[in-house]
Amino acid sequence: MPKYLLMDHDGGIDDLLSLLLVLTMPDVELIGVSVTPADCFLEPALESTYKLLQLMGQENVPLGRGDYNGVNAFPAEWRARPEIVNALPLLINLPKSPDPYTYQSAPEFIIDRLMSAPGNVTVLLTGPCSNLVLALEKEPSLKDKIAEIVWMAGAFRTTGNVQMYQHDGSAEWNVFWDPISAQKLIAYELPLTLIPLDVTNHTPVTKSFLSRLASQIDYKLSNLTGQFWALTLDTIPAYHYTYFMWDILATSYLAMPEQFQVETVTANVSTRPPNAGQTYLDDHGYVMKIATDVNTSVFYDYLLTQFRQ
Ligand code: AGV
Ligand code: CA
Repeated sequence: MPKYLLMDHDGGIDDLLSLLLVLTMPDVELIGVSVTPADCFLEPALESTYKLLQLMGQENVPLGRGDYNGVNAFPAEWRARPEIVNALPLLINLPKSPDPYTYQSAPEFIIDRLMSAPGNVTVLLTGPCSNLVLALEKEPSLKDKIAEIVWMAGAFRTTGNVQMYQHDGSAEWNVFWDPISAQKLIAYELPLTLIPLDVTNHTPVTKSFLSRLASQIDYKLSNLTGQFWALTLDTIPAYHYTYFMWDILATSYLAMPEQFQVETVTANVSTRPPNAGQTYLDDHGYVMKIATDVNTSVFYDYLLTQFRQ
C-alpha cells in the first residue's frame, strides 16, 4: 500500500468511483488530485471531485486543473457525465467548489505536490498521462520523487476500445487521446505498471455485482456507488460498449497487488494512423510491467467491503 498518493483522473464515472475507493483506503495519504479534460468536461468534473472529497470529509486535499487537450477528443456524450453525478441527491446540496480557475494548472500542481511531499509518491493515472509528462518535462528531477506510476492504459494481447475514423481499433482510449505523451512517458522507463484492457476485460460491471451492492444500501457509500454504476448501464446492451471496472481495477491494484498477475515486458506505443495509441509488445521497446490477470472474486469482494461505510 503506497503511503503518499497523487491521482490524476479524467472524470469518467469509474474515475469518480476510483477517487471514492482511494478515500476508503487506510494509510494512504492523498496529497493531491488533478483532472484531465479527456473523458469529461473540466469544470463539472472538478466540481464532482470537490464534492466527493467533501462527502468523505477530505475537502482539504488540493486540486489541480488540467488545461491541456489531447489530439483525439472523447465523444461528447461520455464527457457530459459529471453533470449528472453532481445532481444526485447525496451530492446536489453540497457546497460548490471554488472557481476552478483559481486552482493551479496541473503540471505545476503535480511538480509542487510531489516536490513538497515528505517521501516518495505513487502516482495513479486513470485517464491520459499528459499532465504527468508535461510536469516531467518541466522538472526532470521529479523522477526521483516517484515511487511508482500505476496507469489504467493500453491493450496488448487483445483488441482496443477505440472505434473511430482513420483507426483500426487496436488502441485503448487513454493512450489514443494523446499518443505522443504516452510514448514519452514509457520512454522515461520509470517504475510503471499498466492495468490494460487485457486484465480489465475480466471485470465487467455486472448486474449481479450491482445487486450484491444494493443489498448493503444502508451504507451511504454503497448507496452512492450503486447510483454511479447504474448510470453506466446504458452502455451495457451493445457488446462493444460494455462498461468495465477499468479505473477501479487499477485503483485496487494499490491495495492488493498480490491478487494480480503481472508480467515485465518491453513495449512501445504507435503515434500514427491507422493504429495511433496502440500499445504493442516489442523486443526493442521500453521496459514496463503489465497486469494480465486478477483474482476476480477477491476483487469484487474487496469493493463490497470498502463501500460498507
Ligand atoms: O478505456 C477506458 C477508460 C477508463 O479510464 N475510459 C473509461 C475509463 O474511465 C474511456 C472509455 C472507454 N469506453 C468508454 C469509456 C465508454 N463506453 N464510456 C465512457 N468511457
Ligand atoms: Ca478514466
